[in-house]
Amino acid sequence: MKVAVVGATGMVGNVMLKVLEERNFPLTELIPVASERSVGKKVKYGNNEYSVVSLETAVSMKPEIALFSAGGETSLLWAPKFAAAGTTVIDNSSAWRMNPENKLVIPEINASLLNRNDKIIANPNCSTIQLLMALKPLHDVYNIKRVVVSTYQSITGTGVKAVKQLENEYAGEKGEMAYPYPIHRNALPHCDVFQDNGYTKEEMKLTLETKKILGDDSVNVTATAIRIPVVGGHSESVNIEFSKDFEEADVRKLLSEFPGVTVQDNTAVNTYPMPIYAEGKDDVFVGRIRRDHSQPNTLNMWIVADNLRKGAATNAIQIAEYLIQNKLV
Ligand code: 2RA
Repeated sequence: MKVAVVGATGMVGNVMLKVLEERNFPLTELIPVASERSVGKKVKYGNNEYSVVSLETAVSMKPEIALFSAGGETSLLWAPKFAAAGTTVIDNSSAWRMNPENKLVIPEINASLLNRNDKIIANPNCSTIQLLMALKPLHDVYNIKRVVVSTYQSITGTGVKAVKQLENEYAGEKGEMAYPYPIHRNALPHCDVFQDNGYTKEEMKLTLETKKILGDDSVNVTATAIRIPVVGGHSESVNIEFSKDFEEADVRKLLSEFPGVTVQDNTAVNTYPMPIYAEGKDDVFVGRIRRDHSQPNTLNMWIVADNLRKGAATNAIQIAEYLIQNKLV
């Protein structure tokens, strides 16, 4: 099994390589792909060393699977070329997510939609993945009417430039800015770009991707996405209105029984999810589960996950594992 990692030298690409190795992914050859300026760089994988190649070279090598994390522009141009060469592409950009032809997949939720004809599969946005992992088990039982979510997003979601900006600001040094304002000792209500409707693209991803993944346009989501000076993962404060009433104990049971979700919820001993402890893990952590007494059938909770792992690399690799296990590649 030849596997290409497109964007291998980027933040998510590096985590993809790490997770592939951790999970002992059944690859026989790794094809690290990056921009021309990185061609020839060495990438260590297991006991081997591979040279970074260009996109053109990678397509000609006809990998069975290509994991993309190289931005929407590169994906729009190159994913079809890999697919035409017989490769199955799993893309982490937003390029294909809302295209009706392309499946938007969180394996624990809707991997069963996949078939051999799916040659470009979209990985949902990081904040969507962690939200949906908690919403799905509850939607199935109580039917979600409306979700109000505020996200508190790690600067690693922006990339290396943002991490460097925070390091410079810590050190009191000037440097290249990833954001329009300082991020140290600050919170920016601005993730991705603003649209004419007053929402950012990041906020609309939560609204639109939720409907597609649940396969239910009646689920309404309104979001505020905030960037904070944290590196371990994204956090989300979520308010959910259901069609039916619930018992909190049943909610905790449904969440704790859902694969890939860990409930951390005991305020008597200060137990709740935090990005500093979610970092490097693949589970989605849920806590602060409590009824919203301001209106019927409504629940509050707090969701935390490592945005580079389950929010990106691990979810993409789990899709690839599903394809192999079900002989779809
Ligand atoms: C962010 N979700 O956190 C984006 C990255 N894909 O900026």
